[in-house]
Amino acid sequence: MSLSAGQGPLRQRMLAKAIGDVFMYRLYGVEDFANLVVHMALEELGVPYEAVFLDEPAGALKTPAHLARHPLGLVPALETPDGVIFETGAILLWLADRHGGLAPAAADPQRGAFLSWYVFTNNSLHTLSMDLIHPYRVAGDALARAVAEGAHSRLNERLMVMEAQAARRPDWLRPEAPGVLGLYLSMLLRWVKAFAYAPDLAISAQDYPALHAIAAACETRPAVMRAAAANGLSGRFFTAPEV
Ligand SMILES: N[C@@H](CCC(=O)N[C@@H](CS)C(=O)NCC(=O)O)C(=O)O
Repeated sequence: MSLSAGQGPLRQRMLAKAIGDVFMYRLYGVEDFANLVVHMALEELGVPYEAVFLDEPAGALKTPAHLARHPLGLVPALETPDGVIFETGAILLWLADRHGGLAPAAADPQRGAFLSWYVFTNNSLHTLSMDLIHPYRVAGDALARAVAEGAHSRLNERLMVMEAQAARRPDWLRPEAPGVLGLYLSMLLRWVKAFAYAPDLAISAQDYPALHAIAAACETRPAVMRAAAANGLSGRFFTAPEV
């Protein structure tokens, strides 16, 4: 083994090969940020990983070391045998594809439907949730309330669409076997309740019974509870988050 591989991912890949392809994922995050859902997926998969919590207020996301992992200096970022991956949606899908079990596989007839709703969740529900939580980022402080109100109403419209799909109980979105999509939706339901820009704009999971059933099932899964605890969360952290 070449010593020039240093201590980085290349050396880890070589070491993993040397010990029989057991790779220790490394998840970079901040407590209770979007890395939470990746943490839950890693626990559900039962693969070896280490969670690294960065000190965001101290500027740890904008250091050269972290910018080398994530070009925008955000979390999550996941060190994998194939290099570092960023973007929550990409990481979850990569893990599901690599290890199986948390989403329909590429050749599964249900893959297309799953992907449609998964991408909808990632690019629409996730983005609107961020606008509800941080509306000042969109148009400054003066317009923050208006942006948050717009996000609130669009989110409710789209959650109703997602609710109708969840009520059909497809194999890839059921309370008994939530997969990456159920975990993702559960985290977003936490966010829109706990972190909305103003209390009157908070969205309650209880308003969406099929989605609520998924989140309620997720928050009692042992693997999910382990990841939640590592992020400082307990109780009904998805369906009735404490703020
Ligand atoms: N689209 C990205 C968004 C990542 C993102 O905004 N992460 C937030 C935490 S939820 C973050 O790192 N915030 C720190 C900052 O804005 O400096 C993803 O899904 O990974």
